[in-house]
Amino acid sequence: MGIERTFSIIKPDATRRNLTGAVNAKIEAAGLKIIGQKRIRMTRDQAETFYSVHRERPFFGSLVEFMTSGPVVVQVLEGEGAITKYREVMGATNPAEAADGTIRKEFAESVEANSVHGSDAPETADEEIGYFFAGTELVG
Ligand code: 3AN
Repeated sequence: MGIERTFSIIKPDATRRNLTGAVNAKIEAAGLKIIGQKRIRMTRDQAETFYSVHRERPFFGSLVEFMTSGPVVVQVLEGEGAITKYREVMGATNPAEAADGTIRKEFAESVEANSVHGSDAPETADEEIGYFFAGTELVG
């Protein structure tokens, strides 16, 4: 698999409860390195573009509202098999189905307010990283 990069978001439900450090501790404990990170307030345009694959889903409007409701922390994580590894550390989309020890099991409030995002494939990781970060902001 080799060294990969993946894109992560610590979502508004987690920043609101001051859980940035707790989430980062889980990421680092899994052997992933945070090579870029910034706290931003997502605009409506950014949220709609970022989640455009879900545009037709019934929860799209609510998801955009939620993602713009408070600060988020966007991150780039690097490590061996980072994309799959971070999906494992995050846990299932629905926290009720997430495995013990995962971020979503411990911190998520609901299927929408589920504390973190992680890219699902190499192509989406590249695209998502490029959407939020300049190459000069990533230091491995
Ligand atoms: P994941 O974040 O686990 O890759 P996706 O890509 O299916 O899950 O969904 C993207 C985001 O949309 C989720 N993180 C969650 O915030 C929201 N979402 C997904 N499914 C639902 C749902 N059934 N109801 C409300 N929000 C949802």
